[in-house]
Amino acid sequence: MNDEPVYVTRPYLPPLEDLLPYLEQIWASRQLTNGGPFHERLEWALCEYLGVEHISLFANGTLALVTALQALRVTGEVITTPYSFVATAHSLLWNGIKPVFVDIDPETFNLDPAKIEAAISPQTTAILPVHVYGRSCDTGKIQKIADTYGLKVIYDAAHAFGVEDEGGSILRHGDLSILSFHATKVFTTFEGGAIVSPDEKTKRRIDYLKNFGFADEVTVVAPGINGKMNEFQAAVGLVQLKRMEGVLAERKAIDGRYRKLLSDIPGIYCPQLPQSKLHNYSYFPILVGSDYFLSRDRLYARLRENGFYARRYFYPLISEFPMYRALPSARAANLPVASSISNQVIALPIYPGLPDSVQNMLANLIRN
Ligand code: T4K
Repeated sequence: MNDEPVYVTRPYLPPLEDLLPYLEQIWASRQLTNGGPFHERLEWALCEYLGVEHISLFANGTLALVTALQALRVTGEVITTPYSFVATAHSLLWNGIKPVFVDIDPETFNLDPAKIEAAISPQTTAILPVHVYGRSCDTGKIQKIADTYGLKVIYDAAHAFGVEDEGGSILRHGDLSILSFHATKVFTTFEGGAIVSPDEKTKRRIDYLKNFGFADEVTVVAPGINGKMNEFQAAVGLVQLKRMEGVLAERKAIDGRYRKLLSDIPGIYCPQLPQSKLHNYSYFPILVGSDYFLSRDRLYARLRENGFYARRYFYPLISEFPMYRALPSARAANLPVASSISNQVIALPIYPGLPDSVQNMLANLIRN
């Protein structure tokens, strides 16, 4: 039994001294939001850090998703994954778009490109894949399908901060990528998010949309929303960014230790990381097989009884929630891989500062 509760994640908070000078500047200037200097600085800093050219900051990742769909004028039906956080599909409903669920790949847990074409209808206008746990989708195959059928691609990259493939940031793929900077994410501004755009013109449209549609003081070009990130959030982001290297190194070490500790436990499987150039180790999912001596839910309950608040990300599937389950594509028979993974998965605690002793305790609990 662990004395303190151990959560699936804890935010990394940089030393308060790093933040105080920024807060003093905000207090002195009284510019609190609406594209202030910290907002501008964070956009530049993130472009440089992530290796992308155009980024628009948002108050959270969900507003970024909703706005991305608006920006590309996506309508009709959109192909997406059931194996994600519910915000992915909710962003479609908020835009009056019908989600069409397609099954996932058993290795990466991402949308299976081999199953996308069969789900395309005359109403399909876009694909909304998710880089689940920060593992890159098969971006090449998805783009090929999109090009063949004239579809847009919006990546939900909420988990994929800083992930790179051979060509650089995976955020460059598709028509747009969205990020989340929520408290539970690798990089956080408490609440926050962003859209990565391929060009200046698209970024400008997104910037109008997140500010009610204002192009200038007297011109409203679209029915926009209030999606703006404020100066406090941006300042938190700037101080976080300075410490990212250490954060990622700690996450990598925790990932490696789990793999060693759990490798020989019958029935426990640690999905391999694909060969991306750079990972962010944002989650540590394990699969509890039928050859393990407890069911997944018994193990989950046992962890909780002992103070380990692991999570079943992602269970239930999005397609099982009431507002989706009547869709023809939501049938379990259409989503056998996603259903199976969702019934086996547990995300174990991973965050900077997680002590080795706690990892050992957790592994012992799973072993015995
Ligand atoms: N797309 C995808 C693929 C996503 O995963 C998400 C969000 C989005 C889109 C939408 O982005 P945002 O609009 O959120 O920016 C959490 C988060 O709320 C959510 O951001 C995240 N995905 C999702 C995967 O996880 P919950 O309901 O599991 O969070 P909660 O409050 O239970 O927190 C989990 C644990 O984290 C707690 O047990 C303790 C720890 N924690 C949490 C918070 C909020 C802290 O230590 N400090 C904190 O401040 O949804």
